[in-house]
Amino acid sequence: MSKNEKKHSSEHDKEKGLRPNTEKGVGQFLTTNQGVRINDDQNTLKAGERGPSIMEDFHFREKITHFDHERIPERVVHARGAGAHGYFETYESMSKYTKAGFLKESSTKTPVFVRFSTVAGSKGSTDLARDVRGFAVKFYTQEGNFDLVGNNIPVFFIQDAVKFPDLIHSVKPEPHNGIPQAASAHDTFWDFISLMPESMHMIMWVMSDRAIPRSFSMMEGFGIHTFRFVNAEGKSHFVKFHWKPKHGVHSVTWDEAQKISGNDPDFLRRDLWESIEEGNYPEFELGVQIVNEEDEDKFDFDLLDATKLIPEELVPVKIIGKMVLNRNPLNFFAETEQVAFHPGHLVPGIDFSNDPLLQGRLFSYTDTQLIRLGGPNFHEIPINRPVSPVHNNQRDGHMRQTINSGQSSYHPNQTGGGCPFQAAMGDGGYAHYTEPVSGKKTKARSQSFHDHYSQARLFYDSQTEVEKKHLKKALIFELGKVGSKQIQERMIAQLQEVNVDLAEEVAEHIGVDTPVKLDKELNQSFPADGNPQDFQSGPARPSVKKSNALSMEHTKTTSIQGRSIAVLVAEGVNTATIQKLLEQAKAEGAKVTFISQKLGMIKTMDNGSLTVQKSLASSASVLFDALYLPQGTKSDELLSKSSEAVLFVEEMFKHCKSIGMDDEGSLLWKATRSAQAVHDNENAREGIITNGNIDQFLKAVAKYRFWKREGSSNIPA
Ligand code: HDE
Repeated sequence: MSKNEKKHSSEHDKEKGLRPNTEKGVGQFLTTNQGVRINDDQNTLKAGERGPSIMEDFHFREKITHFDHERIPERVVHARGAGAHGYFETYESMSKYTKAGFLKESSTKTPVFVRFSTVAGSKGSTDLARDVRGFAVKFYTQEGNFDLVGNNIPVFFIQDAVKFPDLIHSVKPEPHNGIPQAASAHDTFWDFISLMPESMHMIMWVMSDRAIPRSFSMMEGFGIHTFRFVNAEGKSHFVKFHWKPKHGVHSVTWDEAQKISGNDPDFLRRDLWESIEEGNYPEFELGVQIVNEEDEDKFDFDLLDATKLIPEELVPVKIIGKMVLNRNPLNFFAETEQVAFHPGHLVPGIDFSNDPLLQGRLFSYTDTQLIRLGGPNFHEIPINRPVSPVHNNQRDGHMRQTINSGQSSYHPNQTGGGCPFQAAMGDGGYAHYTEPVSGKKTKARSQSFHDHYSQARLFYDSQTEVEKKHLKKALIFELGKVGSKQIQERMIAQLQEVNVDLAEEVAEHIGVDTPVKLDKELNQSFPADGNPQDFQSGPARPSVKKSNALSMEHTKTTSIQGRSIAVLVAEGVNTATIQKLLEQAKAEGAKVTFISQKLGMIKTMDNGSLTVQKSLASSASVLFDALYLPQGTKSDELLSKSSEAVLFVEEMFKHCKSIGMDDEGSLLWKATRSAQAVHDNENAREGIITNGNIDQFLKAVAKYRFWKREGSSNIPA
């Protein structure tokens, strides 16, 4: 095999590695765990047909015992998630910056496993909670596993890991009554946040629509912390990691999110699964922002502060490869649940910075797996095994799988011929970057971490008017659910530091008078004993005041890949345009679903037949990205009399999605308040294609939302 072939074959190495652990019962006898065939799996062994059960029924005891022990603790955070297999492909050699083997040559393919997640909710909570999304990638490289354990937001709530349990306790259900599930809209969360000025930048992101993504494949990902690249000469550069989705960055609205949570709490999980099954593979490009070591102090923020990002205007994102997710797991528990990520799983050429949040994480992840996966051998679970060989002197422990042969289990040794031996640097041994460090031990925070508002302002100022409006509404929703006036006032005081108009508008809606002056008693609740301004290290002079990259509106694509188009049909429908819609949508990677009052087959106008895939009763407009209304006198009349069909159209309109139709004279369309709104207001017409032109309709689908329509109607949906 040539060197090149070896490199490419590695894409499948992980799949091959998982195969020996894969079981399939097709065509096989049912057996006990001891391999004994079972002839009756319907009845326990009893003393007489109506008599008591008998203990010696080993089959029953084994089955029930295993069932009794089926559950493991859910992740303390990021409990709800969905996973997928795929590969990463390097575009060009990065060896100038890093000696990492998987980034050394263009076209190198590395198998990956990705897990997307929400943070606060339990394993069974809704996908569409307003929350950060986890974006964890395990690269099975030829030099060992590299985990990039990131989020879909580039900054974090806190600067120091010691505050993490407090943050999480505040957002999780309140301890006295266990309410609310998967929601930050409650007193304890906002109490903590109002006392934590460093959270304010992250709060802007979490209150933006980024926290309610349309799809896992339509959100960005970020490594957040500053890491290091180290090259073969030992030279280091700082690096920030970015994932950019090929399907564009899109979100749902809060009204949709709440309705989706009822209609299909598995919305994002299902979307990921179905996209992969249908061959519409989610794809992300990996980008890096690289900073020379000598430039560490040239920014108006500290590179080690995880509440700050590097504006792309200062350091552009260089795209270095792509990740394609092309295979669903075979078993949710074995793979998605048992996968164990760790920001400390690094390969030679990648190293840490001194970010105190990152440093704290390095302790937490192994520690949590010990309780979650039950012992120190979780690295032997198939999904966690590297594709490179493992040889060391670690031994034994619960559920040990490896049968380590030989007399020696220590190093140095003579009994094992000195093996396994240490790698010389030239042989790929991991060497920590030799950063010179000196300092007094101190529980203190650097002054360079003290500006908590400049980047919160940068984010807010970089949003479009619509995005600002949504962010305001999110705060009004969240703070409106807070019962304590003091907490609400403290939050308004924090918002005043970011943007006075924002603070005033939110305050007005939650019944707080502005400006809020914090009284002495409240001030004392702040850490460091002062009001929020005291956390500024001096007047902040941000070098970037607006950044397009921070606004989702500026990241739109022209692709319809991954979108879902609903078509409302009924008996007698005219399929003339539908055929073209079906073909074109399929070719461009979008899905078309026929919806009607009843499931089953319907007769079309030309006496053909069409299969209805969803009924109006079992579906909802919020589960789709766009709507098409084909003509047909009979079908149109039938649908126009259905209140469910009318609501479907009105909601689509209300949520500013594209609506196409064969003819504006459609009775169904005329029966909606949307038609009236379009009649009254030309702005509301945007994204409504009334001439049956499928090309125009699909262009509108790609554009996705037509925000000028927002608020243009009195539709309460
Ligand atoms: Fe995590 N985090 N985290 N985190 N985190 C976990 O590890 C922790 C942080 C992230 O799909 C836990 O295996 C601490 C930042 C993701 O399996 C735990 C701190 C970022 C996932 C843990 C942070 C993340 C986790 C729980 C503050 C983005 C899900 C289960 C210092 C860069 C991974 C587990 C998956 C999971 C600790 C902060 C991302 C308890 C102490 C910042 C994506 O170890």
